[in-house]
Amino acid sequence: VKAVTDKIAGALHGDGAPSDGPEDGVPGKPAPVSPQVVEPTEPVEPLPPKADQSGPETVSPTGQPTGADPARVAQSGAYLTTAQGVRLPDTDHSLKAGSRGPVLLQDHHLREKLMHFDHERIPERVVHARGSAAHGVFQSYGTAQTVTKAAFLARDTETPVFVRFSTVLGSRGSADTVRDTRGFATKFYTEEGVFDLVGNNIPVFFIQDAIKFPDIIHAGKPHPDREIPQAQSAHDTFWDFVSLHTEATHHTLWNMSDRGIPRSYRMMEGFGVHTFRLVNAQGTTTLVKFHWKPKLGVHSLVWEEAQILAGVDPDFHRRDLFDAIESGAFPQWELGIQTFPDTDDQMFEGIDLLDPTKIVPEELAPVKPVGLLTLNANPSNFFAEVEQVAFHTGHLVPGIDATDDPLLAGRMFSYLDTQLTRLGGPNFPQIPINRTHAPVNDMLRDGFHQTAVHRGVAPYKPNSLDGGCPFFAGADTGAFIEVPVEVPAGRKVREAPASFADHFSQARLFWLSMSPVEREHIIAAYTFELAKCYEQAIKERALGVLANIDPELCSQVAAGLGLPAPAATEPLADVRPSPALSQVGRTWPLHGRVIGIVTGQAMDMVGVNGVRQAILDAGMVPLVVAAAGGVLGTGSDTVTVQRTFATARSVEFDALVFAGVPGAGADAYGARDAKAGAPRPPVSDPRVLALLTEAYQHGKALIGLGGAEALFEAAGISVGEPGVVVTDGAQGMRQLMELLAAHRVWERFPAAM
Ligand code: HDE
Repeated sequence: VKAVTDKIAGALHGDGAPSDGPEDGVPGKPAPVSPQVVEPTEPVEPLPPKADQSGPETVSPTGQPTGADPARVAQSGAYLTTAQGVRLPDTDHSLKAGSRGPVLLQDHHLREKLMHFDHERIPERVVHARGSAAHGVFQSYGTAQTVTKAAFLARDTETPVFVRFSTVLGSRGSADTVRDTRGFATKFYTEEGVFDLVGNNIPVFFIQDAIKFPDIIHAGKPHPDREIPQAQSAHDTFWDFVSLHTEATHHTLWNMSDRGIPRSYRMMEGFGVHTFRLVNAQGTTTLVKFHWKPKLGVHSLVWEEAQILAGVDPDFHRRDLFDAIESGAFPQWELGIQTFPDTDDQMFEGIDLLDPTKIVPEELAPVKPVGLLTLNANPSNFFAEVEQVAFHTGHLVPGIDATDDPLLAGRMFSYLDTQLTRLGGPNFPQIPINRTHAPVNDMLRDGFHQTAVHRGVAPYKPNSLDGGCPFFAGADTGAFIEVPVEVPAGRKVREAPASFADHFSQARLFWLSMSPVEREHIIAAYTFELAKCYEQAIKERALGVLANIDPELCSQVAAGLGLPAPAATEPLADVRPSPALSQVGRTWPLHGRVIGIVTGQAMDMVGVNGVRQAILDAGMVPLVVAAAGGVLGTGSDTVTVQRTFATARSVEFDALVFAGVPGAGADAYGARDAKAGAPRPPVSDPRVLALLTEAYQHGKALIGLGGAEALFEAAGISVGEPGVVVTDGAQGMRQLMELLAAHRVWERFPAAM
């Protein structure tokens, strides 16, 4: 381990080894200001107070007014007051007639405090209730100018944004790592008004027509009688619906793939799903699909990790996003567009662009980058910002318009309507997080929670009393003018176009685009979910759907369920795979990856500090794990333990480094560290072996330093097999980074690549 120190010493920077532990994040630590990693910290609980506790920002990072009234900030003055601003001497005792006597009705502070508390909760979102969000900026490259006049895309400009990620099915308190679609909703506060891109991490949807939305959601939510299972699709009603309603096949397959269990919000793609219509300054229109491409690549958990995390750390994704931003490892996505000619039939290469169950493979229409999103600030108040943000597909700006996708049409109604119940009335655009940064001069008046004091006497048009004000804008003064597209004439009918009847070809395309290991995960996911169903008929019907995707998929799942594999009822589509859909086979940056350093009292803390620093220098997060908490080492060479064998589980880490003592046995990490002077345990602490074997099973890189062989041997893991390395420090760090860039040691999964 000494060698580690020497080789890595050169990489040390600043004023020596950084401090560990909770002290790192206490007030006084300067807020990160640039996307460059200052120093990823370990999570700090309780969190330090925010610099600004005084309410919504009154100006945006780009200096524009946010609409928040500086005179009405949430908190001011040093004294506790009532809501009326009357200072209070006490908030712990009700006003009583004698210390043992009855409480008096005249105690306004008591009544106000309880009344307000009784009404603190608002209805959670009917879908996407569980989520996390962050502030950021969108830097346009200006390259979309040829296709859109939307200023925030067409010009090389920076726009403030607020992004909320979510699961779909679970309640507000449900676990983050469940198998589900993830929401990826972005509010752009542009100079021309708010534009919301309310997308998902899966590019297709379960249904083609909004009228089916209540059906799919009722089927996915917990059973109405016993209200279980929470945040799960692995139950009868979900599989009943998707097996009967085969247009859900493509989306369901994505859910059963690794996309349904992302490693982090920072490592997910986002999709606008629908086709939108862009219009440029000359009035030329282009059809478009929006894509968010994460700079860190697309990575997933494995199912067992996701399940363990749901118990060990149900806030895993929320914590990951918050900690990354707090430590200065700002997540980034590139916004890209696939563009298609705006033809009368709105088809591209035989794909119906109005069908939200279809993608256009990137190999047919490349995703062209148009700007960069950086999330650089956490919310100051979860309720005020994350809970009250209201996204809406109808929040469009000049240059971006809707199409006749029937799923999108229903959303145009639903997202306004839902806020009436959720946010309590029609004035939710006045809530600070929802306020546009553009000047507002509407004629909407009154209603619950009206906070604006409108002037003038004529909130109607035409008027002469307010001088005809407000005036109409025209095309040259930035008006949103709907694109005057031709509408296909026809009879009024309740039916879908014939092209919408193809439910299997793109599911097959997705399946054929997966690597063997990804296919294996899909088979395991279907087998798990269907095995959780009670009704035999549902399992059999679901297998029938799989037969129309691929016989191998169907027979493997059938074998897992102990049922015969049915034959396909439709000819298998002849499709070309899209390699861009696979997550395996490329390498990615490592920012914000979490590395556990397992160590013990007998080890060289100079070496451990060197490893820790090398991990920090690579923009990753080192967490020191040992038998007991406290400080290891002596003198100036000490390390603070951040996780103990009792609190650490391998699923928290992307890779593990085992610091070692040359010549020592597997028990060098063991429980004897916990009790000084206690006899050495005969074998290594089983919790260390569990860390090692679980991480091995999940395909994680395992690096042993200076004599960790004995531990690997005790766990039955052979040094030298893929991703299992015992070496010196600098070499170990290099190998760690190479292995992590590929996300997992894929060779370790049973399916050959
Ligand atoms: Fe949503 N959806 N949705 N949805 N959706 C909501 O709006 C709805 C759909 C999506 O972080 C609700 O404010 C209908 C597709 C996200 O606050 C609600 C239909 C896509 C979020 C609603 C769809 C989405 C929502 C619930 C079928 C991906 C979370 C609370 C026509 C492109 C936004 C709310 C946030 C939220 C309705 C289908 C994404 C009820 C009727 C397709 C990311 O209005």
